[in-house]
Amino acid sequence: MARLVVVSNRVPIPDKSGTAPAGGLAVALQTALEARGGLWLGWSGRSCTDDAVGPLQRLKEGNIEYALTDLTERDVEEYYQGFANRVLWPICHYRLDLAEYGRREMAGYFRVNRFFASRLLPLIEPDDLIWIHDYHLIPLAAELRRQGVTNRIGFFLHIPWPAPDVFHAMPVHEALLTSMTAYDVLGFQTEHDRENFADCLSRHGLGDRLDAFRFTVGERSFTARSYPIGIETDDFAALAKRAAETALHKRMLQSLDGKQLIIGVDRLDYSKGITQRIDAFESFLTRHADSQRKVTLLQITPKSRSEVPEYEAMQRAVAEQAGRVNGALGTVDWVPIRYINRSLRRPALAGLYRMAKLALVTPLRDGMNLVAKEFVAAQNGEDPGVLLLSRFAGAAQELKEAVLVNPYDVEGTADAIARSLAMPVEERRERWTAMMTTLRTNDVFAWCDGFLDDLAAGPTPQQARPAA
Ligand code: ADQ
Repeated sequence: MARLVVVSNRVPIPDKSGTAPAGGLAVALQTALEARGGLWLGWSGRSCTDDAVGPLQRLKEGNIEYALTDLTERDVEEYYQGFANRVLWPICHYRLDLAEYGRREMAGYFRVNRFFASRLLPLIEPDDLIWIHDYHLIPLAAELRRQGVTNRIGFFLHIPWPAPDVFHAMPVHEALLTSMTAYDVLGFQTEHDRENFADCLSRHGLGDRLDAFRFTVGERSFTARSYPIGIETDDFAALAKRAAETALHKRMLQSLDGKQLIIGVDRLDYSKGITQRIDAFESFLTRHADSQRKVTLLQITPKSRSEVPEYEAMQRAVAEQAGRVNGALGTVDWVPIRYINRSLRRPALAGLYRMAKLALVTPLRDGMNLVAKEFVAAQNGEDPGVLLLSRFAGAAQELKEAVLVNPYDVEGTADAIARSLAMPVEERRERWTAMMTTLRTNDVFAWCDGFLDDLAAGPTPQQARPAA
């Protein structure tokens, strides 16, 4: 079996305390690479004051060899905080209003991709399969091709690929689209994303379509398919079951004092619909006053990307909103919303999911959303909680038995909360059983194997050719 080389912006080296990183990318890939072994290259998270970036830091943990590179402060500002997180992220999540395009950041993005290519180049062996991840690194294959790499190279996009009108609003969209054609296999979370991508290609007259999945550009060919990412379903279910015995679990149950637990777990991000969710919860409490004092919403939201201004503003907005609802509706012995800004360890999280009667997973737009999947896997099948899920999460394409909502419809979501809490146990079991079957079939191992089978299946190294 060919060695696997993974490249992603950040590389989650597990720390001694076992604290799980807050990104789904990290959680999924760690599981996959452990099983196969290989090399994982990415940014160390450190930035230098000048352009004197040192050699790669190399280390080995279990089956995975890590290679980490520092970036300069200017790199981080332009490539990461700038183009990746203030242009690509908002545009792929349909937030053109938040995109702050600048030529300096755009140039920095392409420069850092070139730099990643130069760091990777000496580590690549002829038969390696190279798997590049996410929106930070779209032009990486084109850079590697320019530097003569002929290996099979795949790309998986963890976030949505937007509709052509949205994508085309980005000034540099044509160069990005062209650089996508330097890959051999392109993976998207959903069929919808794949179709959006194919529509972008055809609007540009880029590539000929051979069939539903295969395209040619010049003498190169590539495939574009959807590979919905999953979780380690059985392991997570077992973890949740064990967690029910822990002291934390018991303390939490005691503190609920008979109230029903509703749970929300998200990185603090405007795409996650947290403010709309709190509005819907408030509307539910106001319109169903008999539920007051009987439920508690636990919103677990670690801060992320605080150096990007939109995120800092959002941190304040959510904290104020939770405080306002608690002030208006809370009583001396009941707090409607428990809002915490920290990342929990996976066993604790699994136990809390299992305790909850209802999960609110209401992103305005999300590539997949693994919290939805983890919540389902954590349930006790005899008396499962209900998943309330946004139609705009990739997960809604698979988990059709969830209670699906439009998160922009605050009152509709409030009604769905009421319906979910009153759902009879037979219906909850039926929905849960169907969703678990899906999650067991499409788990993270199936996702990884499906992508890598396609990547390995093509012709052996293509002729190196500039992508455009
Ligand atoms: P994210 O936007 O980070 O990932 P998500 O899929 O929900 O979103 O992944 C979150 C992961 O982080 C989950 O495994 C979750 O358990 C963990 N997590 C979240 N909050 C946590 C907390 N408070 N404590 C501990 N762990 C926490 C991106 C895309 C998604 C896509 C994933 C994977 O935006 O759409 O599903 O990549 O492809």
